[in-house]
Amino acid sequence: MADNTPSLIINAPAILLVGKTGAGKSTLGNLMLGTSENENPTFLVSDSFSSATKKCVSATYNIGDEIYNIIDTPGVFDTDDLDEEILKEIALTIQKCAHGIKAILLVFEAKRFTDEQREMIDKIMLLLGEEALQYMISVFSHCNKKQTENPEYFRKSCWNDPIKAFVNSAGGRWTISPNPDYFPPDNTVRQERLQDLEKIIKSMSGIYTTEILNKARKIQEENARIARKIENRRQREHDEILMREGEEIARANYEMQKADDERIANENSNKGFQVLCQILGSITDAIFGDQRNRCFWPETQVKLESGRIIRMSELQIGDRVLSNIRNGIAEFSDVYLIAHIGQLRLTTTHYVFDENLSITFAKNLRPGETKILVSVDNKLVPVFVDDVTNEWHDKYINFYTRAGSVIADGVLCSCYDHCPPSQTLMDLVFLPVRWWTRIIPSTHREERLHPYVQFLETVYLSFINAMKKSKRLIES
Ligand SMILES: Nc1nc2c(ncn2[C@@H]2O[C@H](COP(=O)(O)OP(=O)(O)OP(=O)(O)O)[C@@H](O)[C@H]2O)c(=O)[nH]1
Ligand SMILES: [Mg+2]
Repeated sequence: MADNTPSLIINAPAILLVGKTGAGKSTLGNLMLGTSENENPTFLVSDSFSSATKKCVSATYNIGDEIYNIIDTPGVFDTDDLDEEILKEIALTIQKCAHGIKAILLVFEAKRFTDEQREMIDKIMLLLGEEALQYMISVFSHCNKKQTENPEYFRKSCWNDPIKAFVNSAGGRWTISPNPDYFPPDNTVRQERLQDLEKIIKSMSGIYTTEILNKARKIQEENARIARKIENRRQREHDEILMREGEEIARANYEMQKADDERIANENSNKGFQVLCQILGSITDAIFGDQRNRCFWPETQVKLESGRIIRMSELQIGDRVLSNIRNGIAEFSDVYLIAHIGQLRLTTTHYVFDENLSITFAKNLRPGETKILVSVDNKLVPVFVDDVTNEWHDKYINFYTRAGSVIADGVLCSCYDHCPPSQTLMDLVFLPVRWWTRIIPSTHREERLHPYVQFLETVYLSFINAMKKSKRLIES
């Protein structure tokens, strides 16, 4: 074994190997470095059930002229006690990477996506933060010969929905770690798979930094603080009841309260509340505004297929944004039209989807009565509206995806508004411009409303006015 105390090359970004213990992180590291077969592997590989890698170990890795620090980390366990130390060790090592992390290789065994694997991913995501998905590559180890030789076959016939959903959420970047027992160093399949990985790493932009790690840690600490506060309150109530009414009632009360708190905490950690606050801030704010408001607040966040989360103001024609989640599978759709974008208008009325998948005006949402669909762990979950607030903004953007919907700040919204409340009808009404933009992509990105949308609006408003007039005539 070489002396592998982490001696990081100071001005090189890192590539981090993470995953469950025994997943094959060290094996993959050795394969990338070409040291898997020799007498002196860079990273220790062990057949025993106990974890082989106890501390983070690093080595220098080149892709062409680019130099990286490849860092092998200890495996994440099922037992929480051991994990705490390991996660601390990984966090400390990341802090030492002055030039950040170019790619996080999440190694997992190609087998049924078990709760254990889900848990391991949750732990890593909690440590690194959700933004880490933008820098992540899913690497499958323990693939058989056929799967390794034909990755497309592996993807099509072996992935179940949770795996598809996870890989999608991590920007759709994935590859296979070839098993060195089947594929010796000069084997072309082995070289191809390793080249696939290199290509993905090279194609990635941006860097995972310690700021992102610290942000994730703050969120974690805040969650822990809230959990502690809730536990203390529960314990206090338990003690008070114990003094008043005796052991049995106190215990029953404690358990009931705990179950309730856990349910609420779950909903919270699934971002229900934050998302609601943000989304209601951004889409329900034009109740008393200009009747022509029809837009999103440009600061509203959407997720791209690459995993990057951006503000709507950064959207470009052709961007593929998260538009829906069905059966746990994230769906992405092209932005084909930016109807208008600008300043100095009051903000919007907008449609959101309710739990029955019908579109409803944001202004008609009723706290405690209406449920909207919030994206949580690649699922759309119906969540009661907690609060509705009015806000005034001086910026707006209105755009359309081919799917007609978008997940904005985690809530499933329609791209249409100020129109008849039927998603299907509006999809049909927009059909001509959808076809047209396939032939000639739209370049419209201005304050003036797009001519086609302007035309629709004029027709719709004339129709509404005519209806109002005839109603008045009938009444008089
Ligand atoms: N069949 C098969 N075995 C593999 C593969 N990758 C690793 N192994 C074996 O799995 C065992 C553990 O591999 P390691 O590379 O040490 O796993 P690790 O993730 O670094 O494990 P820890 O350091 O303990 O967290 C060893 O016996 C490897 O030979 C693979 O792709 N296929
Ligand atoms: Mg290891």
